[in-house]
Amino acid sequence: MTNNLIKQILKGDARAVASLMSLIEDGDPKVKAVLKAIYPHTGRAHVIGVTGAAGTGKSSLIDRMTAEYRRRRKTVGILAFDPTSLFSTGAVLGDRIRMRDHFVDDGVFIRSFATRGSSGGVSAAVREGIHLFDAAGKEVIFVETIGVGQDQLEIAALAHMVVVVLTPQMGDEVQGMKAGLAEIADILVVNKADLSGADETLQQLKASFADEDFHIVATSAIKDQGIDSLVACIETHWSESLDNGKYQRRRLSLCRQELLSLLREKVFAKLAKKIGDDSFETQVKLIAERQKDPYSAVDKLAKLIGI
Ligand SMILES: Nc1nc2c(ncn2[C@@H]2O[C@H](COP(=O)(O)OP(=O)(O)O)[C@@H](O)[C@H]2O)c(=O)[nH]1
Ligand SMILES: [Mg+2]
Repeated sequence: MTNNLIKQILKGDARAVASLMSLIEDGDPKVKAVLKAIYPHTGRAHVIGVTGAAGTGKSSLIDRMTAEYRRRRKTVGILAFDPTSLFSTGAVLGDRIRMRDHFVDDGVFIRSFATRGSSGGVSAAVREGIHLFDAAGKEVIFVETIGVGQDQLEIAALAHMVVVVLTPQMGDEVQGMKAGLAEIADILVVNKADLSGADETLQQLKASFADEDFHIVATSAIKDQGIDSLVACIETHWSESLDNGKYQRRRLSLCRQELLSLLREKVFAKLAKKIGDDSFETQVKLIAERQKDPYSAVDKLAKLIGI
């Protein structure tokens, strides 16, 4: 059964991919054996993180960029951290129908994750999803995350490049985000350029980031404007990174972070089991009652497992 599943995944069979995705979401122990078998066939896809506040138009942009990549005869995978993010509640019916066009296209796989059954978190599930789409032959993989706090850093640990989506309405907020943006963004998009204030926002961003080396692109997902420039910009950035060594460094960094998080998960699970829930909860109560401080408590637990 597993061998057959592996064979079908490598052929790019949509049903096989979907069934493994469900196992990934459940945190099923069978998944690891399949991932080990398909891993040698990964490393070909270009993984693009798309992040930004809710409602900025990330899903709409991914939808339009997917159409553009399909025109360029590239296959696409789309992953999202939570099921609501691909269809915002504000989206009009027309948007949903457009995204649905891709559902019936064999060249496009779409998947979002709810919670993760086992340990490791959604981030680990998304990472496994990326490997799966990659092994199944998808050439471009979009990962949509809402850019608040932790997720924003997580996306940088998952993708080869990060596109941050802003809108003209955000104006002054952008100043406050400057440091954070510079840290993670490879490309800044001012979406909803059909709304008033777009030019000012664009000028303001260009001035603020004059000394940074990332691109700034204006788009209107709804009017399908600027999408070809955005995709061209992504492709240029990609080939430049391949040439100047940035991609290779990024790849090492992604592998390092993946290995570290797997190691952390494994070591922690093992040690947590050794300590046991009871001893842990006993310490928690002692801390809450101020009979103990957390620093001495951790020393005590560490002693239990001989570290
Ligand atoms: N005016 C305008 N509205 C847009 C544009 N792109 C997306 N929207 C709308 O913004 C809302 C949120 O879009 P969505 O793609 O779900 O945003 P997300 O939460 O960032 O994924 C929807 O109602 C879209 O129709 C655009 O370029 N211009
Ligand atoms: Mg969305």
